[in-house]
Amino acid sequence: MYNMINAKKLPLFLFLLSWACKDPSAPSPVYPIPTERQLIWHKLEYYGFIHFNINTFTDMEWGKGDENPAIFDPSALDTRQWAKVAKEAGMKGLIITAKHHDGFCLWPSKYTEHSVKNSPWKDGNGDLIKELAESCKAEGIGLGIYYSPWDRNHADYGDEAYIDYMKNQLTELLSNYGELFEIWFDGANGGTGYYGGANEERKVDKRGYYPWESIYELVRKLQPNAVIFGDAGPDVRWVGNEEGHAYPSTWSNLMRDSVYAGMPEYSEKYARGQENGSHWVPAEADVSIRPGWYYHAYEDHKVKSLSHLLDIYYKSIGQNSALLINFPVDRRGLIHESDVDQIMKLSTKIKEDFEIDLIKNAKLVASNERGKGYEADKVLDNEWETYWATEDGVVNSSIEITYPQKIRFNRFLIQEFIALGQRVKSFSLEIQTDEGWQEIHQGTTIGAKSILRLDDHYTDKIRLSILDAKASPAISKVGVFDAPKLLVQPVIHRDKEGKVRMEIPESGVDIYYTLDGTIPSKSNGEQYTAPFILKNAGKITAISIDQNSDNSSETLTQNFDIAKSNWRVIHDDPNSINIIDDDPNTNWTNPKNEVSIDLGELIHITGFDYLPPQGRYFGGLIFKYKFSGSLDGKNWHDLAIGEFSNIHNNPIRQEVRFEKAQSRLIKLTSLETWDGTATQYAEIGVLTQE
Ligand code: FUL
Repeated sequence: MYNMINAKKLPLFLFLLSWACKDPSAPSPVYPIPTERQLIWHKLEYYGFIHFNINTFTDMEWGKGDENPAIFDPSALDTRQWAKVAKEAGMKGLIITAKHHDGFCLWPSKYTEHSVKNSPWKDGNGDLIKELAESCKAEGIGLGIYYSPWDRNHADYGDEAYIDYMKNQLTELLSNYGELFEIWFDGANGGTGYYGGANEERKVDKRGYYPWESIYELVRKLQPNAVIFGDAGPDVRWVGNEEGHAYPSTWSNLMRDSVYAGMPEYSEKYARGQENGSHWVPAEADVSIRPGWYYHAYEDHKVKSLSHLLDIYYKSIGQNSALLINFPVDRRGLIHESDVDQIMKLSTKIKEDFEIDLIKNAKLVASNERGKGYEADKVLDNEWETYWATEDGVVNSSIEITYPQKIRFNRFLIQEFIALGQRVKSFSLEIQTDEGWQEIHQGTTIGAKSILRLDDHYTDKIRLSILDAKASPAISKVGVFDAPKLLVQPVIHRDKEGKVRMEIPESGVDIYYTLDGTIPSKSNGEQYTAPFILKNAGKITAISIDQNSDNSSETLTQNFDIAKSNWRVIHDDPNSINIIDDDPNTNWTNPKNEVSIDLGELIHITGFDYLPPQGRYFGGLIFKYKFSGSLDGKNWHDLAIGEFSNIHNNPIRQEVRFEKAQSRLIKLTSLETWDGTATQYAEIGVLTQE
C-alpha cells in the first residue's frame, strides 16, 4: 500500500532516477529504499509550521476544548504574509494546524459547529485553509495539513463515532484545498478535556483506537503525492524532540512495525532510526522559533537567536533530517516582526555559508570506480541521479580531492544516492599536511545529507574515506565550503563574585573589549582570553572579530552594577541564594511576600532591579511592589512603591530608580503577584549609578 506509485506529473529527475535505478550496471539497492513520494519529499528539506488557533487568543498551548469560537478574532489576518515570509526564507512549504487538540477548526467543516464559521472573523464566512492554500499557490510553495487526532472538544472522542468524524473531516481537508505535500498526525493523544460538556478524562488505546490503515488509505486515495507524518511514519517520522535536532548517527530506516504514535519510549529507542530498520521512514525535526508553539506576547523577547537557529539548521538538515520551523502567528494573524527578522537572518547566513562550492575547482580521483557513469566526478554536480559508486563488494574506498594550490575550508557536505538505500555506516575525512595525512573527522551515517562543521583547514588535498557500509557506497554529492564566521556579538556573563566570562559560538573568531566605553578594535582594547574580575560598577563594550577577514560583529555594551559577592539573603531556604547568584536561569519561590538582603556594607543606592523567572512555565511575577532600605535591619524606609504594569507580557528585567539613599540592607515586598501565586524571582539587584 505505501509503495503505491503516482504516475501523475512526475518531475524529470524522477524519470532519470528510475532510469538510473533500472540500469543493469547500477549497484543493487540495499533495502529499505524510499518510495517515489518520499524521494520528492526529501528534496524539500526545509519548510515551515504555522500554529494559529483558538490558543492564540487564550494564551494557552493546549486548549481544553470548551473555548467559545467567538474569541477567534484576528484583526489583520494575512496568510499571504505567511507564505511570503516562508518563501523568502527559503522554505519549500507551510504546514498549518487545521485542528489542534482543542478541536477548533480553521475551515468551516460541515461536521462541527466548533469552527471559524461561528467566529466573528469575516462574520463567520471565512475559510483559513482556503486562504492559505491560495497564498501558498501564489508564492509557489507547498501546503501541508496538521490534524490532531486527539480532540478535547468532541463529545464522541474515544468512541467509534469519532473515527467517522475524523475521516469525514479529513475527506474535507484532503479534497477541497488542492494538492498537499504532507499530512501531519500528532502523537499527543487522550487525556482530560471538555468532550461536549462531559469534562472528564478519556484515555484511548494508542495502538488500537485509531484505524490507521484505513486512514492512510484515505490519504493515499485523496492525496497520492502527500507524505504522512507520525511517530511511526508511515512515510516521515518524528525526530523525537521539539528542539529541532537529529543525531550524529541518524538512519532513515526504522523498525516501523514496533512503533506506534505516542509510545513513551519512542524518543529514547526509535527516534534515531535503526541500521537494520525494516522501512524507509526518514526523520523530520520540528522546532518553534520561540519557546512556545503558540503566540504569547510574553515571549516576544525570546525569539531564537541567529546562532541558535543556525545550530538547529546544521543539526537537522546537516544530520540526515528535514527541518520544520514553527511560526507562532500572533493575534493580529501575522508572523511577528521579530520572528520575520530572525528567519531572514538565518536564510542570509545559510546562503553565505554555501555560496561558493570549492569542489568545483578540484580534481577528483577515486580509489575504485564501478566503471563508466559512476566516476568520482559525478559527485561534483547537484544532480541527485548521478553518483560515484564502487564495484559490488568494494566497501573500503575513498575519493581524493586535489587542488592546484592550498585552499581554506570549514564545511564538508556529503550526500548518498538514497534511492539505493542508506548504505554508509562509517567514514573519515583527512587532509594532507607536511607530515602526511591527518584525520580531521570520523563520522558514522550520511544519508540524504550530512554537513560537517569543522575548524578552518588549509590544504591542497582532502580525502573522504568510506570505512564501513552495508554495501558498495553510492555518493551523489560532495561539497567543500569556506563558510564566513558567524559574527554575532559576544555573550557576556558576570557571576556573583564579579568574574566576567565572554562567549561566542565559533572558533576562529576573537573577542576584543574595552572598559571605558570606547569602541573596541584590534588596536584599541584588550583581547579576551580568560575570565577576569570586575567587582565595581562598570561598562563592558565588546566586539567579535574574524581572525581571517578582520570583519567584525556589531558592538555590544553591557552595564554592570556592583558585584554581589558580599551579599546575603536573610532567609534559611538554601535556594534563596538563587536570587543573588547573577544567574538568570536559577529561580526562587518565596513562601512569604517579602525578602531582605544584607549588602555587607553601607552603599549609596539609586534604584533596584528585578528579573522575573525566565523559564518557559512560570508564575508569581511581582506586579505591585514596595522597595525599602535600612541601615540596621530594624528601621526601614520605603524608597519606592509602584507596579510593573506589563510584566506578564514582557517578563524582562525591570528597573526602578529613586532618590539616592544610603542602605546596608534592602527589602523587596511583593504587594501583589500577577497571578496571585507565591512570589518568584530570578534575580534582585541594586543600582548605584546616577
Ligand atoms: C505536539 C503538540 O502537543 C504541540 O502542541 C505542538 O502542536 C507540537 C508540534 O506537537 O505534540
